[in-house]
Amino acid sequence: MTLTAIVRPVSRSIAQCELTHLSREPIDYDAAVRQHADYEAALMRSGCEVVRVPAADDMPDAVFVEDVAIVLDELAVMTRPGAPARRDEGFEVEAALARFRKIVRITEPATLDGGDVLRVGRTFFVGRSARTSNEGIEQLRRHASEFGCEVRAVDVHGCLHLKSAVTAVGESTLLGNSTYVDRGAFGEVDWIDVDAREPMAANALWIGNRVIYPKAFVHTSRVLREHLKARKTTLDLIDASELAKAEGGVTCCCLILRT
Ligand code: CIR
Repeated sequence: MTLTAIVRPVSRSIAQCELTHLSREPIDYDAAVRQHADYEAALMRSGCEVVRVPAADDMPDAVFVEDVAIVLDELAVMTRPGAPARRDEGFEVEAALARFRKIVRITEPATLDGGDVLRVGRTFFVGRSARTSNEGIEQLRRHASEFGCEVRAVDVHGCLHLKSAVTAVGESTLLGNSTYVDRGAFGEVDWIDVDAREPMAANALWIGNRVIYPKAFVHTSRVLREHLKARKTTLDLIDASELAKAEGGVTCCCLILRT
């Protein structure tokens, strides 16, 4: 079994990205490109083969490939992103995914962003957010249920996506900010709360025995490292500060699939 990570270069127009909860700050394109290269290196350390989709310099948010597809073991669901400006990002990503998976689509008028979809085992928790509609959740449910996967809607408030509020850092361990999402929605799981000084610290990328995580979150990373050490999992800290200004975290910049 190989793990493939689909990524896409940072667009030259990244400064024109969508922003919802942050105010616009200058983004250093060259620094963002360097940090993205470090991110790719971290994916490789986690055992992924990196597949790069061609850059889309006219689409500011194209680096955030997570939002345009949900990858199941059996198929890939191309989303219909909630931000109209992001609706053409999927084409090239679809071409890359089509080498590995049958493709199905979320169709109009539904909207769904991959950043709202958190997989825990055979369950997909889906954030009901400004980007993801009930109809989008329903369409995903229809596709996923064909393969015995359950879809559960979860309300999120105060942040962009469900995965801004909570991500998995192990089989049944979630790292979350319970002011953005009700932890009770996830049932019997271990829950690690982000440090209150770091509300945006819930976005971690867990791959096998490694967790890729922004080094900016010094307080949360201390707690997370201790937790992971006991489970023989390495915390791989990277600088993700430039794309954080575009409201992107570490899960957003790749699609991981077993190939
Ligand atoms: C957006 O607002 O769509 C982008 N600026 C950030 C998307 C981040 N994606 C993610 O969290 N999955």
